[in-house]
Amino acid sequence: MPARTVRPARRAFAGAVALALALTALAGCGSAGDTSAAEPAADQPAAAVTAEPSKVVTVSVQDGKVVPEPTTVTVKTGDVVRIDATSDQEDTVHVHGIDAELSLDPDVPGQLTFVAKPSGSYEVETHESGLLLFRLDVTD
Ligand SMILES: [Cu+2]
Repeated sequence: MPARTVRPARRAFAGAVALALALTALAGCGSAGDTSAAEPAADQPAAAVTAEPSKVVTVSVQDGKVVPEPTTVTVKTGDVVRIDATSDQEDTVHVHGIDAELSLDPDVPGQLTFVAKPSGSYEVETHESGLLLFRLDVTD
Protein backbone atom coordinates (compact mmCIF):
# COMPACT_ATOMS: atom_id res chain seq x y z
CA MET A 1 0.00 0.00 0.00
CA PRO A 2 1.29 3.50 -0.73
CA ALA A 3 1.82 5.83 2.21
CA ARG A 4 -0.95 8.07 0.95
CA THR A 5 -3.93 5.91 1.82
CA VAL A 6 -6.17 8.38 3.63
CA ARG A 7 -7.61 11.05 1.41
CA PRO A 8 -10.74 12.57 2.92
CA ALA A 9 -13.29 13.21 0.21
CA ARG A 10 -14.51 16.32 1.94
CA ARG A 11 -11.07 17.89 1.92
CA ALA A 12 -10.57 16.93 -1.69
CA PHE A 13 -13.88 18.48 -2.56
CA ALA A 14 -13.05 21.70 -0.75
CA GLY A 15 -9.80 21.84 -2.65
CA ALA A 16 -11.60 21.33 -5.91
CA VAL A 17 -14.03 24.12 -5.11
CA ALA A 18 -11.22 26.45 -4.16
CA LEU A 19 -9.34 25.62 -7.32
CA ALA A 20 -12.44 26.01 -9.43
CA LEU A 21 -13.12 29.40 -7.91
CA ALA A 22 -9.53 30.42 -8.50
CA LEU A 23 -9.71 29.27 -12.10
CA THR A 24 -13.02 31.03 -12.54
CA ALA A 25 -11.44 34.22 -11.30
CA LEU A 26 -8.44 33.79 -13.57
CA ALA A 27 -10.46 32.99 -16.65
CA GLY A 28 -13.04 35.62 -15.87
CA CYS A 29 -15.73 33.24 -16.95
CA GLY A 30 -19.20 33.82 -15.62
CA SER A 31 -18.19 37.27 -14.49
CA ALA A 32 -21.45 38.84 -15.66
CA GLY A 33 -23.90 38.61 -12.84
CA ASP A 34 -21.59 36.40 -10.85
CA THR A 35 -22.84 36.48 -7.31
CA SER A 36 -21.00 33.39 -6.19
CA ALA A 37 -18.02 35.12 -4.63
CA ALA A 38 -18.59 33.11 -1.48
CA GLU A 39 -18.04 29.39 -1.58
CA PRO A 40 -21.12 27.23 -1.96
CA ALA A 41 -22.43 26.00 1.37
CA ALA A 42 -22.72 22.43 0.18
CA ASP A 43 -22.01 20.26 -2.81
CA GLN A 44 -25.15 21.38 -4.53
CA PRO A 45 -25.46 23.40 -7.72
CA ALA A 46 -25.68 27.12 -7.05
CA ALA A 47 -29.16 27.30 -8.55
CA ALA A 48 -30.99 24.10 -7.79
CA VAL A 49 -33.89 23.53 -10.15
CA THR A 50 -36.45 20.86 -9.42
CA ALA A 51 -38.59 21.16 -12.56
CA GLU A 52 -38.63 18.33 -15.08
CA PRO A 53 -36.00 18.95 -17.75
CA SER A 54 -37.11 19.39 -21.33
CA LYS A 55 -33.59 18.57 -22.47
CA VAL A 56 -31.11 16.11 -21.02
CA VAL A 57 -27.51 16.13 -22.22
CA THR A 58 -25.35 13.17 -21.25
CA VAL A 59 -21.62 13.67 -21.43
CA SER A 60 -18.56 12.08 -19.94
CA VAL A 61 -14.85 12.76 -19.76
CA GLN A 62 -12.52 9.76 -20.09
CA ASP A 63 -8.74 9.99 -20.45
CA GLY A 64 -8.97 13.69 -21.22
CA LYS A 65 -11.51 13.21 -24.00
CA VAL A 66 -15.13 14.23 -24.20
CA VAL A 67 -17.61 11.48 -25.01
CA PRO A 68 -19.56 11.98 -27.18
CA GLU A 69 -17.61 14.58 -29.13
CA PRO A 70 -18.73 18.15 -28.43
CA THR A 71 -21.72 19.31 -30.44
CA THR A 72 -24.14 22.20 -30.29
CA VAL A 73 -27.30 21.68 -28.28
CA THR A 74 -30.12 24.09 -29.03
CA VAL A 75 -32.91 24.89 -26.59
CA LYS A 76 -35.43 27.66 -26.11
CA THR A 77 -35.19 30.42 -23.54
CA GLY A 78 -36.70 29.23 -20.29
CA ASP A 79 -36.25 25.55 -21.04
CA VAL A 80 -35.09 23.42 -18.16
CA VAL A 81 -31.87 21.66 -19.10
CA ARG A 82 -30.22 18.84 -17.24
CA ILE A 83 -26.63 17.78 -17.77
CA ASP A 84 -25.76 14.23 -16.72
CA ALA A 85 -22.00 14.28 -16.40
CA THR A 86 -19.32 11.83 -15.41
CA SER A 87 -15.57 12.29 -15.32
CA ASP A 88 -12.75 9.93 -14.52
CA GLN A 89 -11.11 12.72 -12.55
CA GLU A 90 -12.22 15.28 -10.03
CA ASP A 91 -13.64 18.15 -12.00
CA THR A 92 -16.07 21.02 -12.22
CA VAL A 93 -18.64 21.50 -14.97
CA HIS A 94 -19.50 25.11 -15.70
CA VAL A 95 -22.10 26.61 -18.00
CA HIS A 96 -20.63 29.95 -18.97
CA GLY A 97 -22.92 32.93 -18.96
CA ILE A 98 -25.66 31.08 -17.14
CA ASP A 99 -23.26 30.32 -14.33
CA ALA A 100 -24.53 26.90 -13.39
CA GLU A 101 -21.83 24.75 -11.87
CA LEU A 102 -21.39 21.16 -10.82
CA SER A 103 -18.58 19.50 -8.91
CA LEU A 104 -17.73 15.95 -9.87
CA ASP A 105 -15.93 13.26 -7.95
CA PRO A 106 -14.06 10.71 -10.06
CA ASP A 107 -16.41 8.29 -11.78
CA VAL A 108 -19.42 9.46 -9.82
CA PRO A 109 -22.23 10.65 -12.11
CA GLY A 110 -23.52 14.11 -11.33
CA GLN A 111 -26.56 16.04 -12.46
CA LEU A 112 -26.80 19.75 -13.09
CA THR A 113 -30.24 21.19 -13.75
CA PHE A 114 -30.76 24.81 -14.71
CA VAL A 115 -33.04 27.15 -16.59
CA ALA A 116 -31.66 28.15 -19.98
CA LYS A 117 -31.79 31.93 -20.02
CA PRO A 118 -31.07 34.51 -21.23
CA SER A 119 -30.75 33.71 -24.89
CA GLY A 120 -27.25 33.35 -26.22
CA SER A 121 -24.56 30.88 -27.12
CA TYR A 122 -22.76 29.39 -24.18
CA GLU A 123 -19.81 27.09 -23.68
CA VAL A 124 -20.17 24.25 -21.24
CA GLU A 125 -16.70 23.42 -20.01
CA THR A 126 -14.81 21.55 -17.37
CA HIS A 127 -12.56 23.71 -15.28
CA GLU A 128 -9.89 21.31 -14.13
CA SER A 129 -9.40 19.37 -17.33
CA GLY A 130 -10.22 22.47 -19.41
CA LEU A 131 -12.41 20.71 -21.95
CA LEU A 132 -15.33 21.94 -23.99
CA LEU A 133 -18.18 19.53 -23.29
CA PHE A 134 -20.66 21.08 -25.68
CA ARG A 135 -22.04 24.39 -26.83
CA LEU A 136 -25.47 25.44 -25.65
CA ASP A 137 -27.45 27.73 -27.94
CA VAL A 138 -30.43 29.32 -26.22
CA THR A 139 -32.83 30.81 -28.73
CA ASP A 140 -35.71 33.23 -28.22
CU1 LIG B 1 -16.23 28.29 -16.57
